[in-house]
Amino acid sequence: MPRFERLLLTGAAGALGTELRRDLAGLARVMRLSDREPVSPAKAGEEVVRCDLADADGMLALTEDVDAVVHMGGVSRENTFANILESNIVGLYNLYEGCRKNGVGRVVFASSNHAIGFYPRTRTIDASVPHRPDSFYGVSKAFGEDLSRYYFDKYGIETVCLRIGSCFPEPVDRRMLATWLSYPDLARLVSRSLLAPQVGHMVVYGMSDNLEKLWDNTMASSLGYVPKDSAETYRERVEAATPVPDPRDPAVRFQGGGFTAAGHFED
Ligand code: NAI
Ligand code: 15L
Repeated sequence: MPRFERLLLTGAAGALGTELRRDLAGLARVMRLSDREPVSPAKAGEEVVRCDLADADGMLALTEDVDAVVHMGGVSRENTFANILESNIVGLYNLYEGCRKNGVGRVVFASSNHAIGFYPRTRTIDASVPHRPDSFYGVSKAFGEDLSRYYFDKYGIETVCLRIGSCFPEPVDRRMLATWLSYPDLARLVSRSLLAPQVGHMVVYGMSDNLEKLWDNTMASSLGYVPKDSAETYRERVEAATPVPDPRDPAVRFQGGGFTAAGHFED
């Protein structure tokens, strides 16, 4: 029995959107799929609406008749400030304005570990620590966490911000042994974020049940999220395939990995 009449999934042409399109299908009578890139044709129970997050009128129409939003759309790694501004800052504002004007009650927002990437690997942090972004991309995710808090405090729109670690089919480097989120655990986390009776405004980490943990994810358990996968399954393979890291390398010292060591994107 679908729990929602209509769910909006942004970033539906992207890697995580493609997974969630399949995994969330049973939750809504209609899944509205959106991206600025082409999305493969709608199947039964789906509708496809092509829209750029930067298009305010388009976003107002996109959020009409929607019960909840899973927001995966946006620039997903470091880029020019102009591109990040357009998709992740103006785009997020347009999404929340659409939600406010159309009475949408809940958003699940794909934030990122790069909002806190400059915390050292030696420190386990929870989701209440101040932001320490490691890139313009990370700054835009910190903005998203704050913007969504504002829309909750002022207008009551609930948001679960998922500070996703590394969500890929499997961990491919040593950092990901700590930051990995499996695709099935992503689907579990997003489902619980949609279905939990009350979430208010929350920030939780998107991580599997890895042995090495950079993050204390106690807050996520109040959603009823129980991860079932672990990066440990892949440790031997990852360690055999990758060199022993230099502990002085910033990419190793800080939680955000390579993002912390990269220079200014436009130089
Ligand atoms: P992706 O790059 O594969 O997908 C993002 C999608 O957003 C793309 O299809 C792109 O066309 C769309 N998009 C970008 N700008 C847009 C705009 N202005 N208007 C409409 N659509 C636009 O990224 P992925 O891996 O699927 O990530 C999904 C979300 O999760 C992103 O917000 C990313 O920042 C976040 N995230 C992902 C992590 C991962 O490990 N995959 C880790 C942390 C956060
Ligand atoms: C992210 O935020 C990116 O979207 C993804 O491509 C990875 O770089 C991930 O973080 C990570 O930190 O591994």
